[in-house]
Amino acid sequence: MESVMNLSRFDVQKIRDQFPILTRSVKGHPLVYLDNAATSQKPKAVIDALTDYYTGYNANIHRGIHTLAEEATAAFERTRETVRSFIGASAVEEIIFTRGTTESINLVASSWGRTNLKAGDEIILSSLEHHSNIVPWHMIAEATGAKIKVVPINDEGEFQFDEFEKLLSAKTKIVSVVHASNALGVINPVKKIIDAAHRFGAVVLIDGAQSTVHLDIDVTELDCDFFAFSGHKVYGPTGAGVLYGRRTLLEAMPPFQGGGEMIREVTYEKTTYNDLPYKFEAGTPNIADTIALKAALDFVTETGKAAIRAHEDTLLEYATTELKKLPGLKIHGDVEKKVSVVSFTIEGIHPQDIGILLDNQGIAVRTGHHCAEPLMNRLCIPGTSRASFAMYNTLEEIDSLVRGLQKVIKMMR
Ligand code: 7TS
Repeated sequence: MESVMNLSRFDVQKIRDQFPILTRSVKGHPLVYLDNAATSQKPKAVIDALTDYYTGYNANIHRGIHTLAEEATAAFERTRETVRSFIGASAVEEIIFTRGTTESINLVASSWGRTNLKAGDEIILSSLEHHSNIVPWHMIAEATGAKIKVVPINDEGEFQFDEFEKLLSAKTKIVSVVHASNALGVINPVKKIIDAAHRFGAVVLIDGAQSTVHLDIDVTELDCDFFAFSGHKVYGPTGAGVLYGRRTLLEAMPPFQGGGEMIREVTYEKTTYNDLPYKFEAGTPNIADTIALKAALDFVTETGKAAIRAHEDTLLEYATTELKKLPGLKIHGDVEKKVSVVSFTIEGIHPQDIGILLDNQGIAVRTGHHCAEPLMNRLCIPGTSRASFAMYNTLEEIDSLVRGLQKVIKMMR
């Protein structure tokens, strides 16, 4: 792969050349892929890493002494080190591989929650949460008698810090909040949230599903206790996700699942558990996708997060300005601190119709409640249409979106 590291400026065509899927057409039109918050496309380096593993050294890891098993184990563990460095963790023992953000949050709710929550304890969430940072807490609240408290937002989707401070008390045991909202793009003030929660002795989980691809993440500087993200939203494969956990907490937590790999010794009378991080990785993991996740993170690092962010900010600003010119269009979450997501409604047109009519023009956006039903209820809307931008999107693609929406408005009015 030609390195994009030395580009003097952000060369979006050079980036696009690394993503084979972007040359396909949809319904007779060039693909305009604006559904990156759901999953991003994959660069050649990631696809090659998958092929290389299956054609060159497919083997189960950790248990084998033969060459293929050693090569696969080494590659798998190299990803752990890359993830550690990518999110600023201090030790590889604090990096647990999961299927994705959903499984990472379920792991914490189940393992940490079951041992640390009791009746009367409180779990604080924000009004911006994805269902995967709500439902696991409902499940653990039901099992333990703990209660869920929700931090309100204003009409633009901004976290109300004053209200959060009022909810904090000695009863608060965990604060679990999203870093950047998938439905609106709004960024939560996570550093302030973490510091305030820690003053009350609560632990903090950050749902980084949408932030990891856009923002610099440093879990040590943030001082969060848990951080979850999905590889497939950071140009990596599906089924490969991460849970970062503070070592002292992880050491005190019971395993999430039982099986091979997570044990030290098993008799029919009892099991003793393996060390971190393996205690939380029962069974054969997703070896190929985890190995390929390294290629995705390296690709982002070589391209440069700051350069990607600057490009995405340009796209966001241009899209916001141009979309606002359309009659009856309202952007939800039109705030300063946000990632490159534009969520909108158009008066008198159902979001689903917008999605279908744009798809007929080769433009992929997401429509609906974005797995954030409580947020949609708070905003008094059934759903939105959401265009979300990645490093390979262009200003011309935003022009296509605007032209596409002009056609939709003409057809539906
Ligand atoms: N948290 C947030 C903030 C998310 O955006 C998502 C997925 C998840 C958790 C769950 O991640 P998973 O990889 O485990 O599924 N968000 C979206 C979305 O916005 N459209 O499709 C999936």
